[in-house]
Amino acid sequence: VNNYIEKLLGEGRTLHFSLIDPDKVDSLDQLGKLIERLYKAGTSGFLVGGTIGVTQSKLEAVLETMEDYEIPKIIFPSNINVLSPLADAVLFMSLLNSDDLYYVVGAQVMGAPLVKQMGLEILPTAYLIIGEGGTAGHVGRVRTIPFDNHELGAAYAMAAEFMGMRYIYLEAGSGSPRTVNPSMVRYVAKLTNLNVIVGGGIRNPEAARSICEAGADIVVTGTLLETDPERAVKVIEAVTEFRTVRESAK
Ligand code: 1GP
Repeated sequence: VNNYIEKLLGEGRTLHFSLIDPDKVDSLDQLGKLIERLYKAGTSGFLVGGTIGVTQSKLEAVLETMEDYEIPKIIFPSNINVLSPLADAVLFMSLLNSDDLYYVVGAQVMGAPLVKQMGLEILPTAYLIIGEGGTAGHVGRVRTIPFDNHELGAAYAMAAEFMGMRYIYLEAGSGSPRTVNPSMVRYVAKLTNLNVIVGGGIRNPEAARSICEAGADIVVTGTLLETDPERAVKVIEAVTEFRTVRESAK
């Protein structure tokens, strides 16, 4: 999965990941149709996860619905119960700005042997919640990083890079009324060689494009897939049509 991501980034592309929260799926039939649509629109991968209410059976039902599509299925875990060998990879994340050690390293210690047994590929990821972060911010006991404090965001990002992580997920929170500031994305992309994932509150192609222009490597949309699939397709097109020249191989 990492090679696939690096290859596309090396071609100057920006990736779009479609986030499916298994707890928000009412009908697998409808999910199948949505997945088909997102795939045809050119989404680059599926992220599967949600903060609360995700059971193993809901998770696996979603992964099974995706199994015939050749793009990566990546788990976006909120806890150690959100893991399955049916996925290709896992964002192995540490919520760096949490005040609770469990979300910084405890869940990772509990989860590592499970991930190893399942044979999942690891994408070592710093998870950074910007602003309040909605449910994820609440559950994760987040120490807030203000939307406009780019220096603070970048300091976390540099620390993540120095600790050997490869990805940073700048998260405004699912359903957030605003996105992460493109200027914070620009700052983090410029000061580190991490692959920058940005999500939370992205509702239209213009917002997605600003985030691409700021240097994001991967743009995530979740809520929009449920509320307005038509517009989600436009967001996917805006992201996947975007081309950039990256300064260095990441
Ligand atoms: C949440 O960043 C993702 O973890 C997606 O957010 O649901 O607001 O698109 P949205």
